[in-house]
Amino acid sequence: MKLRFLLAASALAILASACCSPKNETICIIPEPQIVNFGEGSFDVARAAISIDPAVCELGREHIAEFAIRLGNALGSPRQGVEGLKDSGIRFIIDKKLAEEQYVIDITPECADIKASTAAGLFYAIQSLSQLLPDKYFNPDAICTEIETCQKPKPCPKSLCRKFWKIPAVHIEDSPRFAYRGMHLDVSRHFFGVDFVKKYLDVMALHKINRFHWHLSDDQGWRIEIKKYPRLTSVGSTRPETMLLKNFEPYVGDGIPHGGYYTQDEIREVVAYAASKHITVIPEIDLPGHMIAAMAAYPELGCTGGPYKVWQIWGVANEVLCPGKEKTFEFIEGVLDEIIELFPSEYIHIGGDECPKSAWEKCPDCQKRIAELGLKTDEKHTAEQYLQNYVTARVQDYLNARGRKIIGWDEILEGNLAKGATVMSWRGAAGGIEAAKNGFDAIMVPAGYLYFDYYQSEAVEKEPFAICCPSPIEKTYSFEPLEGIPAKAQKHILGVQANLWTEYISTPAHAEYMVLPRMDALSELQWCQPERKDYERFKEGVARMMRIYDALGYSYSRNIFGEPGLPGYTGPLGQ
Ligand code: TNX
Repeated sequence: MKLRFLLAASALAILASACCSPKNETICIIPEPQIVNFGEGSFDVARAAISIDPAVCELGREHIAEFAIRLGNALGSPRQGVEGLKDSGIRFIIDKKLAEEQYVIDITPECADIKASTAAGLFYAIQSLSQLLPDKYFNPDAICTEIETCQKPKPCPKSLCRKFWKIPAVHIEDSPRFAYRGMHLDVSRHFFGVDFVKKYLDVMALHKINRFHWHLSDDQGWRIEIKKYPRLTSVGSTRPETMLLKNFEPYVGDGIPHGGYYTQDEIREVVAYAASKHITVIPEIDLPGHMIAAMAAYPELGCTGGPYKVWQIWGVANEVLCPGKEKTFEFIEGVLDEIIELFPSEYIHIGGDECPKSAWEKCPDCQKRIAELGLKTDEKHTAEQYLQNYVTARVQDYLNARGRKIIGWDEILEGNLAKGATVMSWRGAAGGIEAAKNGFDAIMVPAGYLYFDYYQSEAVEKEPFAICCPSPIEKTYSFEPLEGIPAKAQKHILGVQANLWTEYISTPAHAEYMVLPRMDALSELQWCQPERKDYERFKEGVARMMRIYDALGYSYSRNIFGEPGLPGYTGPLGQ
């Protein structure tokens, strides 16, 4: 009996040492840090005390508190940071020499030093550090796995968990390539509630993404409460049903009403939540096209006076705001007044995409405005296209006078664009290249690489029905944002973003599936210097991220490992 016990105990000990010895030279952090140099030995997180440079307390107390709580929950005994640096353990330190978003992690057998000069730097350091910890850090109920390899974790006995908290001695120095690191969400085509938006922000933060582009209005639904125009939400936020798949002709609907909007209190809640994760929320009010939901609520905003119906199909509508009438500008300014109050962001996105001009050609008010402004058709553009420039410039002036700047889709480059506008290049990279060459700032979101509403894999018959085109993660990863930009103009490329349009995406699980793990690739385009990119290394990191997604309860695509399709999905598949 005694012998059997001894044998079992020694087997356990062997198992423990096999599982728990951290293999050096492998750590998985996405996005990959700029500098990673391994040292000797390892650091035991489970036994470590947390101490804090008093200067850090002013800056990022809440980030350290959250880290300590998660660590305590994972280890089953509470942790608390103490003020005043100790000689060993996890130490949070201010280093004023570091740049705003820069951080350093220095791990030796005695210390894990986390250094930054700002709360954002500290936050990013914690995101990196957390990815070096067992999955339990993200969810105390996650199984305990060894962390030495990224791809094939071996489950280990629960009682040994404390032994898995060893991280290799390593020196990490890191800072981002681009200042603007964006992720977009369309909540008009399908509405997503505040809880989901927060979960979306959480996973963005894990990737060090710092701009949330919130597409709040479109033809199919107006999603933000505007006190001056209550019908925007009482009428414009609901449609009686939605077109099934691509049944345009003959039209087939699903018979299910769809609606939803955010109250101003909810908007403030999301903006504050995002700010706590160093994410700025950039609202988009898409104009003068993509406005039918607003026109259904206030038909006088259109050229014919309506009636208009909140749209049930997808695509580009011919009905657009009427710039011939002053009432239209009064409306836009009234909406923007409230937007400015709610969103501290310097940038406000005013859309500008896909605005057909047929209504303006027939509209006496628009033609009168064109004559008064002396706009003329020339060999490049029609007078009506110049009328869109007039709309853009007026809205830009209005926002500039209130200390804000505009971003618009690359269509705003057509004709004359006033200085100070930022262009979001979606129809390929060409718009961004042209913008940068002409002295405009630009953000790269080329559809072929960074539209996460496109299929996750080539095997579309196994994928949830999508709007267009296979766009696997490998393709996203291959995009180089500065390609084709002359050296002198490169400073105008502020950064990179991916978009999630939701025509065919109506549930949180489906939305998560479309963005993950392509967001891993996005974050490396935004954060890493091009020479740090390496697809094979990246794949290992994606495997590690998938375990974090499992622990946190996100859906994601496993196509990178040859397994297309969303398990449990019962909706229509691609064809
Ligand atoms: C184009 S991107 C649009 C959106 C659609 C998207 C679908 C852009 C500025 N306009 O309205 O949702 O394609 O992929």
